[in-house]
Amino acid sequence: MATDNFQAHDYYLMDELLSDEHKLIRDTARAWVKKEVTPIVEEACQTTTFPKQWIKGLAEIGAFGPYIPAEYGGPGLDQISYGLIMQELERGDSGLRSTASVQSSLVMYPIYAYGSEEQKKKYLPKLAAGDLMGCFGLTEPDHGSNPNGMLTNFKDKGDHYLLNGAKMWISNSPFADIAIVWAKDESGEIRGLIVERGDPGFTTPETHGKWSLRASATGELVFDNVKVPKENLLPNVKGLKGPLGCLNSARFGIAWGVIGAAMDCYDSALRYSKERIQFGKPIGAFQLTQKKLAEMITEITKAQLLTWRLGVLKNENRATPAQISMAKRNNVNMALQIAREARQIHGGMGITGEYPIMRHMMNLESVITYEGTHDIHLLITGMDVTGFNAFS
Ligand code: TGC
Ligand code: FAD
Repeated sequence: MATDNFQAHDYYLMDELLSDEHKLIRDTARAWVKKEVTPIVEEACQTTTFPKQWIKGLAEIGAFGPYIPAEYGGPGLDQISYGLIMQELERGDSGLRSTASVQSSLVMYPIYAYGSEEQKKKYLPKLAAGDLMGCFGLTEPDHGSNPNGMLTNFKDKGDHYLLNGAKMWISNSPFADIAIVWAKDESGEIRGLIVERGDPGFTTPETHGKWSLRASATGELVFDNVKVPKENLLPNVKGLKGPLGCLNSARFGIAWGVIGAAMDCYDSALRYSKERIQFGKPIGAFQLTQKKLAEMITEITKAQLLTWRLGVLKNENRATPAQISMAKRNNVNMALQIAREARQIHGGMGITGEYPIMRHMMNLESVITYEGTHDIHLLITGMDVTGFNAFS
């Protein structure tokens, strides 16, 4: 069982920018990760298992829909609190953060933002409590970066909709109770549907053989003439802006989350560099190691400042999708580079499960692809600053 010696690093005294409530929320999440996640996460990844016992703990620390108001069972926190929780979870493992991101931003958020009052009352309290788990189906086998081309569709059959198609790469699909599914109606308009496990014709085969996010279950969603009750259509959004609106929230959480993974890698590398002796002195005394560590803490600090400011803007409802893309892209890349450098500092030990580095590094290879790839976010920034659309 791994010991967790993690110590957070706050080079620019960022804590002074946080309220007492923020710090309490963050420290609660941090303590829970130390107690419940670190001791078993390595084995969970080695055996490709999502530990279901984490679900109740996540609900208790407010990680499911942190910003969903209390009237719908959520904790009613602000956006910075959401970010801090994601940071602490991803310090534990990106797969753990994925589970919370999906439940919060991709399942609870669309029901909250686009759902009917009945849908909100029926689903949100159970999702906040972890009594119901959800997943989000946008990506298809032939439509990843370009979800607008999706083929999944439904037809109006009078008293129900008939849904056909398939989604792939869906986090939590193998065990989710409900799926938020994005599909085209007969006029070609993208709409959101709530599909429940057990509906005849709906299956969720698991995806095996991943070298990344091994503690997170990934699968498909297959719809073969699935009858969806009419009351399960999300009434208040039409078009691609529906799913993309959810992604704004999830990408924001990822921008914070990956700072946690980066901090864990840096912290481990810093400690190792002081303990590991080569050529008669600690490797941290060599300039080349110091360059790596100095650059890591610089990049972490810049990412912390970026996300804090983004959190302030998001609290004021002023964060633009392009600003969120910039933070997601920058911070995931930052974390991945730090994981790679930290791996080098650990030498051969860096490839073992005795340290969290390789696990973070492999996880981040997914994080840099999902929720919009590194290059897609670059093109979003490019379009924002030039006004020219390079997608089409
Ligand atoms: P485009 O013509 O630009 O836009 C269509 C409509 O959407 C609006 N819009 C947005 N609305 C809200 N938020 C955003 N971020 C938005 N971006 C665009 C836009 O204003 C327009 O509205 P309207 O009213 O005019 O109809 O669309 P496009 O087809 O050119 O695509 C743009 C592009 C490439 C940026 C978009 O498709 C994209 O972001 N692609 C990446 C796909 C992606 O991120 N997939 C993620 C799948 S979910 C996932 O990965 C979960 S991982 C979960 C985990 O485990 O954590
Ligand atoms: P593609 O779109 O085929 O891209 C392949 C390459 O081409 C990329 O490098 C991309 O940047 C590049 N490319 C594409 N278009 C352009 C362009 N116009 N210009 C330049 N380069 C371009 N999806 C969900 O809906 N729900 C989930 O819960 C979910 N969870 C996931 C979990 C995991 C572990 C993974 C790996 C993925 C998950 N996804 C999920 C899917 C994810 O969002 C997609 O993988 C991602 O959007 C990229 O799509 P793709 O894999 O089809 O790659």
